[in-house]
Amino acid sequence: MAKLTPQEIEQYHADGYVVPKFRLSDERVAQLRDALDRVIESNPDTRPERLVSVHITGPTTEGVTGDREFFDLTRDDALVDLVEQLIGPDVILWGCQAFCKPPGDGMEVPWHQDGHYWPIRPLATCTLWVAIDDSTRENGCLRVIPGSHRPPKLYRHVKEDRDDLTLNQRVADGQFDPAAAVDVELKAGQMSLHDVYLIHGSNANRSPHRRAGLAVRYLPGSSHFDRTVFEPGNQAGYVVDFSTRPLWLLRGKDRTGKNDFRVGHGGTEEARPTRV
Ligand SMILES: O=C(O)CCC(=O)C(=O)O
Repeated sequence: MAKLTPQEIEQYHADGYVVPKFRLSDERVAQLRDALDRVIESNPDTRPERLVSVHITGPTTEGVTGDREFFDLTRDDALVDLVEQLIGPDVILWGCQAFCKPPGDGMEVPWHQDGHYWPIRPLATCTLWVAIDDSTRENGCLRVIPGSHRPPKLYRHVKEDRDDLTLNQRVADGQFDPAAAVDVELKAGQMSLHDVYLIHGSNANRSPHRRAGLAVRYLPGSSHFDRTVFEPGNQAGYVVDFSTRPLWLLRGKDRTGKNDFRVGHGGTEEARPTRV
């Protein structure tokens, strides 16, 4: 089992995020880079910061063609081990997005809480963010406000339809101190994990170096992925369709009895739920 140290677990709960010692091998990172290149090539009309559901290879209503390499990563035992130690033994995979900021004009991700965008009740998710490239201050690494996930509440967000933002809703001014931000700098293959209530974002990439990361989303079996909460649409600034999103029960049980593991599974091997 890939183990987090007690200090790492404590930091996740205290600060809302952690960078574990565990990391991917250089070989695996090279495979992820190749997969990302394939996905970018197959989706020429999608900004590379907005590659939703890249773990799904078949056609989806979200319009992005993904890659098997990402699907395999989302279910990698070592990664799920890390997540299990933070959210408990019942682990459901529900999302995977590549945030790839090209050099020069890579788009900003405004300060936000993920929970604001997601149909999960009660709200819970651990995001595992894997660095595919080195992610630095210079090329727009993830930035977090430590402790902003406590108390667990959603702050008011305002809508900003700017072409240079990856997401279009941000935490309204005056509710937190941006000076408290921590840059989560990672070498390729390193990863961070963050809580659904954590305020986070990232700056534009004006550097000559690409910054790509993969955000994999896992919810505990005590929460319901309620597909009726949001209509399919572009409320994030680009098309997201939770009504057809497949779920995979990777470990344990669905304690709510309400999660539907049939939706969105097209009958291919990778689309089949592991356990129902
Ligand atoms: O990759 C980034 O810069 C932002 C990622 C993010 O907002 C997320 O994973 O929830």
